[in-house]
Amino acid sequence: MAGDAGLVLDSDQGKYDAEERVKIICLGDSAVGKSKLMERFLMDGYRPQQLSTYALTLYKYTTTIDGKSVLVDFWDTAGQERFQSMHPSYYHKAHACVMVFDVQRKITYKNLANWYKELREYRPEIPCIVVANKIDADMKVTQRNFNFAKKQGLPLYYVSAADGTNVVKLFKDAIKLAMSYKQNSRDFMDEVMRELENFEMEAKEQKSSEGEEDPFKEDTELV
Ligand SMILES: Nc1nc2c(ncn2[C@@H]2O[C@H](COP(=O)(O)OP(=O)(O)O)[C@@H](O)[C@H]2O)c(=O)[nH]1
Ligand SMILES: [Mg+2]
Repeated sequence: MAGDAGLVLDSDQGKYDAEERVKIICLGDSAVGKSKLMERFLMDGYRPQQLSTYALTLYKYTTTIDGKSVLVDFWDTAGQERFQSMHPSYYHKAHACVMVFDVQRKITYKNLANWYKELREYRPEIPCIVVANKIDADMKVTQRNFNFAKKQGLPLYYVSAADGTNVVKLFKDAIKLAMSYKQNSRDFMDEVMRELENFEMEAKEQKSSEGEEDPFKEDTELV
């Protein structure tokens, strides 16, 4: 997989000239394995940026999707989830969400409803993946039905940060969903409409200034 993906170990993003940039957030109770999952995906040599003021950890990751370079900002909580709520800035402009529970602790599954409610208050439409983590502890759980995901119409992934099962697939799919949301969302359409309006205005300006030239030409012809 060399050359396909790489970690950005520097905070100077200007250097990386990514054609696209997406933000993916991670939600779920304390100790469900959010950080371990990201570390497992990013593996060797990752260097998270601890932004203690904001109680979050930011991981940067670059990859290529459909021939385009993509810079992914993975946002991980750093303790604030203990209060069962995240600061609004955590959700701000996120393009996808990875929502994790621990298959060994029922309360973390029950709390998904709260996390999901808060997510939807801030980001009503972004793609969200439900993640059943720690399946290595009891493989039988993969046969169990976790109805929350089905009820909400969300995809459910059975993963293990400890042995790596499905971790790469989970994050690669999350990146693809984030990209597709960014390209198709109404926010994005707004940008396109603005661009079109500007383009039309420029075209009109050009036309009217062309119009102004004609009388002058006639004048010169008259001389
Ligand atoms: N058995 C098992 N333990 C895990 C797994 N993922 C995380 N853990 C353990 O769960 C604890 C909490 O993990 P952490 O990533 O810090 O959780 P976070 O608070 O959600 O970020 C740690 O002791 C991890 O070693 C897993 O897939 N399997
Ligand atoms: Mg953590």
